[in-house]
Amino acid sequence: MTEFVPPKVWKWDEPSGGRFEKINRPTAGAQEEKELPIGKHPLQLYSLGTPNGVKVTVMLEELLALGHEGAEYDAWLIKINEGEQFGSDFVSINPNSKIPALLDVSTDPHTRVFESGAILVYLAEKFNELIPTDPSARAECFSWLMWQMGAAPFLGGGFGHFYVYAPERYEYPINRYTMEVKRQLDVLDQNLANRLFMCGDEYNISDISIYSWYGPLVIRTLYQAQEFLDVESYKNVARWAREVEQRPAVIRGRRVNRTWGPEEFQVPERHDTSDLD
Ligand SMILES: N[C@@H](CCC(=O)N[C@@H](CS)C(=O)NCC(=O)O)C(=O)O
Repeated sequence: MTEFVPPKVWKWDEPSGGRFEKINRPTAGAQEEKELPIGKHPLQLYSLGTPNGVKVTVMLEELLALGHEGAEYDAWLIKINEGEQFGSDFVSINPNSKIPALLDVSTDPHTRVFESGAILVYLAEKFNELIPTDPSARAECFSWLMWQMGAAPFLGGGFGHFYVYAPERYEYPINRYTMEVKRQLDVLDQNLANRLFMCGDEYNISDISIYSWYGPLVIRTLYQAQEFLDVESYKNVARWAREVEQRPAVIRGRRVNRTWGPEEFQVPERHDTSDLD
């Protein structure tokens, strides 16, 4: 194998290969004028049913299950494989061009929120639910929430990318990111050894954010890596993920903005409670 020698100045002159070569580019900002629809509900979600998207739909379903009518939402589909995250209206909600993006049209002026962790905090604070009020308990909740926001790029952008999406399987990055993902799973497993949920006895937004990535990795088929990662050895994570996954709001939220898998689990757009009944 010939060693890659980086040029003096990197230039974007050829596709990198891999699943996302057509949408990845080294610049930010809108690539075309494109309006987004606005529905009848207070909250407008522009998203897709990936782990980052599922965090928000689970949270919204939890809030609705708790009786908050103000959490009614329209969930619009953003097809990231077709570059819809680079349309002008989407970029005005999320300058980072990634799902999920939320627009709260019940405030004047409207409130835009991007980054799934920020959306969870916004909704938790708006409805005063699923977030502890005591400062120490809140600090523990934020610590795990921020842990997830920092850790997931190693799981998705690192491990998932090189194990599944890269044009070839390269030994070095797979080893590097597998080591890190197994370390993360051990962090979770040790924390959950004597806690029911991430922060103790109560389920909160940190469970929602961590479940959305590590649940499918350990008890489902995310990246088809169950055997490779020996996920069965993380017994506490599996027990907790099963506990979270049986919640009615999680069952509902996982189906929203989903466009793959068994047809009965796909609800590409959600504009009414009955869309999920
Ligand atoms: N840190 C962001 C990450 C969001 C993210 O990576 N979204 C992916 C889908 S899971 C996306 O929109 N990718 C499209 C792209 O990279 O162009 C968050 O948590 O909201």
